[in-house]
Amino acid sequence: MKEIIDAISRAAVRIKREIEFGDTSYSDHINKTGDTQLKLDIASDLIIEEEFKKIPCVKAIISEEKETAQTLNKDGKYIIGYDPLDGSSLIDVNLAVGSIFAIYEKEVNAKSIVAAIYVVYGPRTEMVVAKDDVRLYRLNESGEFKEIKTIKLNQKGKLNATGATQKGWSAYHKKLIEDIFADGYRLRYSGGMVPDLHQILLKGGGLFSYPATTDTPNGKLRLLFEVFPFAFVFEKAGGAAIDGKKRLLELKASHIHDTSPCFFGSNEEIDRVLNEYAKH
Ligand code: AHM
Ligand code: MG
Repeated sequence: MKEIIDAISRAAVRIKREIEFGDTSYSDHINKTGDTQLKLDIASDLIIEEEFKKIPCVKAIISEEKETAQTLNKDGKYIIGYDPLDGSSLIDVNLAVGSIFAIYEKEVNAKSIVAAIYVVYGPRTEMVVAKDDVRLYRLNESGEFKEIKTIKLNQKGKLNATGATQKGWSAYHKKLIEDIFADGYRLRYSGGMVPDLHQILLKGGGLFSYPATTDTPNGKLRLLFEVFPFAFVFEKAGGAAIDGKKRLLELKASHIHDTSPCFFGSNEEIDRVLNEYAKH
């Protein structure tokens, strides 16, 4: 696992440099999800692929930016699902973006995740590693990630990050979100899953939701590279992660680009979602 964390650290330093000084324009490629890729999406994907190719324990990689899984070393133990540059539509407005990694042992399903790691490229570059617990690291002047602290969610938070187009929300989702605001929660939503969830984790709790909508009945966020790794992080930090009714880490993906509605948060907010969604 150390080899993987070191490879991600090296990739993060290179991607941070690309974000700061690289070409931020669009390419002429469209990825599997139908998004036109930025040159930075492609560059970040290649950097990560290069770094994983250097370590023999990685059997295969599954990237949001690639159509199919790619085998790197058939004797390797781990399969890594990753989103190389999540939130890249925020690059032009200079908001924080991130990279997300799920480390699967032997096979790719929620039950075989052994670690989840994400990197936030903001005013500072930070890496969060979830294994038995969840730890925050920060990039220092020498280009090394130094441990800062363990992240633990409170039972209840104050933030409400509400994803997806509101006109596509169900009536009961709308009511749930309005009730949460009526109880004094504050809206925090940048449109970057990594910084939005990082904020909830570091401020002690709250709720992030990306529900089913009329135009995206299976939600938007992808199971293998976005939903499963963050579900793992939230559970290890003492919170919870559900699709509305079930634990996200019990879902099965039948295709590598499958999506799911998702809710991540501290326990009280997730119970609130479960109670409301159970009625429908
Ligand atoms: P991306 O992987 O194409 O960048 O899309 C994922 C992003 C997430 O970071 C974020 O939570 C979500 O899309 C925002 O979507 P919306 O603008 O529909 O709320
Ligand atoms: Mg993404």
